[in-house]
Amino acid sequence: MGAAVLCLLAVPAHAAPAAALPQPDLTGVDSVLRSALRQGAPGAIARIDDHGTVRTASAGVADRRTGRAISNADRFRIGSVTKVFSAVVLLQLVDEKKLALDASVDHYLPGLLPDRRITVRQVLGHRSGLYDYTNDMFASSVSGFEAVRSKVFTYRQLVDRSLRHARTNSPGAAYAYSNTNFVVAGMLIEKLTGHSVRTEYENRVIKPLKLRDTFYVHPGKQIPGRHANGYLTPDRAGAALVDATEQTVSWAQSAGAVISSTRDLDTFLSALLRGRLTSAAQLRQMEHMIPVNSTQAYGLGLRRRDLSCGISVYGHTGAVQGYYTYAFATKDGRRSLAAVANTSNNGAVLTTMLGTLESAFCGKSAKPLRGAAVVERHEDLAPGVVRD
Ligand code: REX
Repeated sequence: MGAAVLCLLAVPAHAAPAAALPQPDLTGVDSVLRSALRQGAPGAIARIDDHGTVRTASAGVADRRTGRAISNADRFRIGSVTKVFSAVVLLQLVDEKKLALDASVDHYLPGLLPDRRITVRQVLGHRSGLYDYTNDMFASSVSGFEAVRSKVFTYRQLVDRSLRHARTNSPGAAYAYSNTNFVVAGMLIEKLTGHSVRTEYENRVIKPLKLRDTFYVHPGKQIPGRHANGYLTPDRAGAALVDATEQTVSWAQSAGAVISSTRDLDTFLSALLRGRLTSAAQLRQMEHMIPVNSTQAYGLGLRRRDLSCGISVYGHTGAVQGYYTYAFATKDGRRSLAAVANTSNNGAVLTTMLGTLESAFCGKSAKPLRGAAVVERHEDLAPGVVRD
């Protein structure tokens, strides 16, 4: 057997370089966006950057009132893709020896958490057991949202809401997705740097990567410049969509309040995975994954999704009122995809948009999404946050 063959066998499929991937299937992406529209999304966009060759697709509207067509130039709320930004800042602080992943959170924020065994690593990997306060907050989607739309919370108030509940597991024992973890991450950033998360996102990520569409405006309520409006789907079938564009997102902050664009998200993930934002050692920590289910795993503020063609991609999903985001890239960072639909609380649209990943990375060999993907969706989100 030749050396080349041995070498190929030694490379697991998920680590395959982007060059070896099937060509992106833009027709497939386009039909996914159109399906999302049929299922209730006013608009949907996707942008693929494959070794610097950019392909975009769009369908529907950015604004239901004016009927303006949505495009990849529109900014939007990225929800939990914010968690990747927060994790990057903290991993840079590890590089700077200001933070240790296996140290207790209590070492940096004395008395904040009742269990001193909870470590920074467990927080960033959703293994702390801290209850997700958004479960209560958004049990009723529209009234829950309207109750917090204009509110400004301190981080401590959000942590207190979590601590009213028992922990979901003992520290490190299980993966349990919780926004509370990334509120704690925000507190760590502010404590260790003496600056707001906004300043740290700007100085460590936004400016170095020249991300012109990326903002953290909390507690401001508006999206600066050209943007897609976001429409929340009410729980009651047939009720009119709620324009949720303007909100403080104070309920999420360092867990979900960043604004960006498909171009900036492609640039960000590609830079991260190519090692431009942290040392190689800290990137490995982020990429060290614990399985969530048969097709997903979670590292430190980073998700992995295993696609139907055997390729794995790294990034995050996001769900804030009015916006569903997918932002993923190959492990070598050479092919990235960012996609958004400007609605939320619509499980069918969320599942359909997963198809943009399949078409972007598996090309025409993508398998149609079946029932399994619907089951996975529930594990992808905090319990009870999406209702069909
Ligand atoms: C909040 C409620 C859901 C959304 C949530 N979002 O936890 C975080 C996030 C910030 O982006 N998570 C994603 C609301 C999925 C991730 O980490 O991958 N749902 C909506 C409800 C349900 O109100 N009753 O869909 O707009």
